[in-house]
Amino acid sequence: FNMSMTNANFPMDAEGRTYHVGVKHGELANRIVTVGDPARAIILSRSLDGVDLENTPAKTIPANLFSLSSHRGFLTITGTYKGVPVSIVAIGMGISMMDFFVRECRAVVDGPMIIIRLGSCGSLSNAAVGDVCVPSGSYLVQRNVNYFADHDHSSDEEIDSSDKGTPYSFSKVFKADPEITRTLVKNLKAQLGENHIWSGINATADSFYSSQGRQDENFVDVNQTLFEELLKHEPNTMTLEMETFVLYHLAKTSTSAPLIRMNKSNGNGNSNGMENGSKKKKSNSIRAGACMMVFAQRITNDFITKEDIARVEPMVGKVIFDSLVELPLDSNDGLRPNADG
Ligand code: R1P
Ligand code: URA
Repeated sequence: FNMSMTNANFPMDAEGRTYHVGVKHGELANRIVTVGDPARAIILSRSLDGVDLENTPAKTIPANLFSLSSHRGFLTITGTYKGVPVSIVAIGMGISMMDFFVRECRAVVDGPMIIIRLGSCGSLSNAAVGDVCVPSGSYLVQRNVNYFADHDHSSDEEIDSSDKGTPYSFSKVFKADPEITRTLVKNLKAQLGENHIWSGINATADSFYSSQGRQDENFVDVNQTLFEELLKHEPNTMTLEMETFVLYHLAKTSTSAPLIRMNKSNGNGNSNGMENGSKKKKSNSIRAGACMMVFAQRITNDFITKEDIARVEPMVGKVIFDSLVELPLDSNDGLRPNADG
């Protein structure tokens, strides 16, 4: 696409496409499923309306759907599910990719949004490989790089931790939208069975390795006791993965839905309707939830088989679409009419 960008603050090209995800107005639905793996996005897209399954080979995006592959590795697929517009966006891995995705998609969609992540994860609880976890909240686990600053690499000596803090730091928990979490748990239990669905808190790590407690003798990681520290920080810690915290955090910090701002504008150039004397509760323009399939059992060291992934992924995908179209775009806070139709 046209790579000439304007506006260094929020770069867009002449067509109004965002810099990294590459989407413009009209290409994304208000209801979005986001995944890491582009192959997962394509598998999910087979559940959308009007797909000719017989004549669509595996790994091929169904011809009746809108799709866009960006120069930075994002894949967007848009169609309808049971008649309701939905999008699937594959973002790759890590907290920056989630930040690009949420901000750039928010910029080109009007009105409230619901975003649900379908990810894979490691399990710190009894959830087994192939089970699905629905975190009602998430915190961020970051490697404290300063801790490692003056380490003498020529010796095996313990790092002197006197004023360097701890090797890993943990944020506060940010919550998922409770209505989305409830809906996902209800629908997942109905489809996959009570015993395979788990509730708890997720930890989003800034590495697959060090800050998820994986042992790697090629690096000084000081993470042997990380699992105990996670459970001490948050006893309900159930999963480890790499994006969900950013989704919950940005949903929580999203400003009031654009339509609210317009409706409540006082005509004095103050377009933030929440600062014009309204005593009503602020509502975020993005509501978020997540569920993740356990790929790695970190206590027993099991890893999921290809066959199990192929069985679970499309099933959970369908449950998410059913949940997405069941959820009202607006949380029922009475702030304004539903922007759906
Ligand atoms: C690591 O293997 C990746 O898997 C998990 C992690 O969050 C990380 O992105 O999620 P996805 O399967 O959605 O990518
Ligand atoms: N994704 C992660 O981030 N960690 C795991 O252990 C498995 C999937």
